[in-house]
Amino acid sequence: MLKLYGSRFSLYTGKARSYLRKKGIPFEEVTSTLSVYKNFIIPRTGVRFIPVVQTEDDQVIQDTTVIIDTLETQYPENSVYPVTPKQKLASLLLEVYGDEWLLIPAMHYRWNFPEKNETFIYGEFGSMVMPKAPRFIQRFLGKKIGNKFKGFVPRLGITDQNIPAIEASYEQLLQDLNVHFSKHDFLLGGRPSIADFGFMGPLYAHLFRDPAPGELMHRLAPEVCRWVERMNSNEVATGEFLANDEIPSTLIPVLKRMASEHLPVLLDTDKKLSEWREQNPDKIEVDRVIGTHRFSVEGSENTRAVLPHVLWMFRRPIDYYQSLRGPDYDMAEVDTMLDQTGFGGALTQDLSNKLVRSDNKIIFENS
Ligand SMILES: N[C@@H](CCC(=O)N[C@@H](CS)C(=O)NCC(=O)O)C(=O)O
Repeated sequence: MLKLYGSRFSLYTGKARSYLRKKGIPFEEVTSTLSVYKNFIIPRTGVRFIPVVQTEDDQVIQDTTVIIDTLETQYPENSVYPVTPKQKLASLLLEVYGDEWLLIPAMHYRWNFPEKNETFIYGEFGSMVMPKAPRFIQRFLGKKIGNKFKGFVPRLGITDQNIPAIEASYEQLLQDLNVHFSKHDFLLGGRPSIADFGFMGPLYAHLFRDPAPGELMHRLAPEVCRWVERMNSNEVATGEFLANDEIPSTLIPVLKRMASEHLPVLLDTDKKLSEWREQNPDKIEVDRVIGTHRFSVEGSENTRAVLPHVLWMFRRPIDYYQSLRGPDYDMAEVDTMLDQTGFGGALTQDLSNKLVRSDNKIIFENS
């Protein structure tokens, strides 16, 4: 049987687990203890990321997007990719937003509420890495490993100065999603798309499951809680996306939020990576962090690390948009959606830096 290596409180494991359940793919979950990292994850992937999937024919895959795309070829029924242009483009964009930008509220609400969360989350880290060790050892290790992740918080641009803005943005997003899910089971109708799985990472393991944000979600957005439960249930998703390539009006504010907050960062990351490449002409592999840049949420500016790996994902909606352009295709509806949501012509320009994954590393294409 297929194996999913990860943990119950890991953001991206939540995305992969939900995908496997909604597709009805049988799997066994293996907790990523220290010994599993040492004996399986590190030797087989060369990196220290979870989740990892081991298929029945012993392919070992890291990265949820690659996991999903690989399994989609083996399990094409009830595809998570819509086939119509607006829905497919929106779903590819929203996967990036869920995976990479909603990490901001996910990390803020996990690590900046110590009174409510800390004992729980350190306990989770400790019992994951050494499930059989005595409690005091688990607590010690849990704190040590947890603090490594807590250290990422300021790098993501979350500081006292912009926390009110981050909270205002997230609360509005929750309210927008609450309205949406009171009308639709999933982001694009009756079946989860790749966008739902992108959202499930942050909105489940951190924002639903951790005590402080969990209370907030239950209070502000009960329909979002129900969507999380639907996404996690063992019931296979067999519904349909909305007919006629419809983008529901309740999704427009969500796309607009992506365009106003995340899109400028994505575009600037490409610029920063070009500068970095000039300064590092011999490097094939892209560093995880390449300096800092400014960004803005709800009018509040701050500085964050430039994380170039995101361009590997952002390339997917751009490539898809560009594949649609051509004499045979009427782009008017797609372009109207992009204009209406604030993306404008941003996808018409190719990225300067094309990144690909190779052996779980992010490298420049054709290098
Ligand atoms: N893009 C990757 C992200 C995986 C990831 O960042 N996983 C986290 C746990 S939820 C991790 O292992 N982090 C280790 C680290 O950042 O060093 C995916 O979709 O699988």
